[in-house]
Amino acid sequence: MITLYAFGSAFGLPDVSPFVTKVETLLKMAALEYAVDTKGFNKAPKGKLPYIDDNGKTIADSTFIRWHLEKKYGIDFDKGLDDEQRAVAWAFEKMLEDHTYWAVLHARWVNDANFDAGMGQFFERIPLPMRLIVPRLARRQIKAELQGHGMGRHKQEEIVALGKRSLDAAAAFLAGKPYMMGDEPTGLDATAFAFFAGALCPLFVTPLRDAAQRHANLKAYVGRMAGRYYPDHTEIARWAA
Ligand SMILES: N[C@@H](CCC(=O)N[C@@H](CS)C(=O)NCC(=O)O)C(=O)O
Repeated sequence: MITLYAFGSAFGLPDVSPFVTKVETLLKMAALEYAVDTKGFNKAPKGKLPYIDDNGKTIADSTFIRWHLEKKYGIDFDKGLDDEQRAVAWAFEKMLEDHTYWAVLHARWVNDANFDAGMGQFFERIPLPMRLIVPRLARRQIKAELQGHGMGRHKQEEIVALGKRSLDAAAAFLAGKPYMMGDEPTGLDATAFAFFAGALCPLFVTPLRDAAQRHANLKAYVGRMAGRYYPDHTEIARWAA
């Protein structure tokens, strides 16, 4: 049995973390049975979610989890792609995970109104007295990570310009295709779905979301992926229309 350690669903998204959503989507694509546990953050081997426990073996980080699933269960999430397409898929995946992510994170955590409406509310789930301490500590930690990565050192409008450039590139590449690499979903779609859904999330009022919304194909794509893998998330699944 596989246990996926997650934060939990919120903001109309499958999980607050796009990396958790990526892994859950991969599990769904592979039709593997799994359970979700939202109580594992304190034991996260790398201090981050997601990680999984697969019959006693712990694997942390969404990419290592993907590689583990591919190896152990004989899956190739990029089946049908040639080497050049695999290279492009990897480049887009890492652009979203290691670049766009930080622009979205900045909008959610640094902007006061977005923090109060989003993560501030999410932390209400934590029992007292931790609820009084965790939000402030977590926010400080995320701001430090933004500085460490470098994205957080830019001005707000520079961060938006960088994030927008990545979303524009992804939208141009998706163009009119049903999925990022063609007619069928591949590994990149798990990441693209998670990150586009996060960028488009209506709860967060940001120029980056406005930029994402200008691409009708991104929104329709998120709806298509949600309809296929998260039909219970009716709000985002409706975006396919
Ligand atoms: N490279 C990791 C990134 C995971 C990640 O950044 N997780 C974030 C949530 S989106 C996290 O757990 N952050 C907690 C923290 O930094 O304290 C992966 O691919 O799984």
